Amino acid sequence: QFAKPEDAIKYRQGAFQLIKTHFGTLQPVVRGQVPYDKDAVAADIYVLDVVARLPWAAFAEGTQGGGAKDNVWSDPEGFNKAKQNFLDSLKPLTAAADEGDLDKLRAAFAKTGASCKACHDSYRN
Ligand code: ASC
Repeated sequence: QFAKPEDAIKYRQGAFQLIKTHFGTLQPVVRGQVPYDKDAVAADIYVLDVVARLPWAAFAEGTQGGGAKDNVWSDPEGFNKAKQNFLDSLKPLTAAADEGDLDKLRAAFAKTGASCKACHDSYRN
């Protein structure tokens, strides 16, 4: 899939940038800094749920580096669990967005954010 390790690193960093953008868009909404637009939020989370699937194949053996700690590769079970926690957190986020329930959205957003942070704390420099 990737000719060179640098290609994989660039790919996953680009994917995380997309995730950051589509997750970050929700922040002013859950903080009440912009009006809650149900359709816009649902559309954003739909994209988030897709781009969230992208980075993981770009962590193949031999692609160590970028911002990733070596334990991504030395602790694949833990890394996979952290990934899965993040992906699982998107289901209630999607459900809240589809329901149009801002309180549920706020709670689900916090859980997704916690899953981002937990993985970064353990696996990102
Ligand atoms: C973001 C972002 C992260 C997470 C994390 C949550 O918007 O870029 O890395 O949320 O800060 O604690």
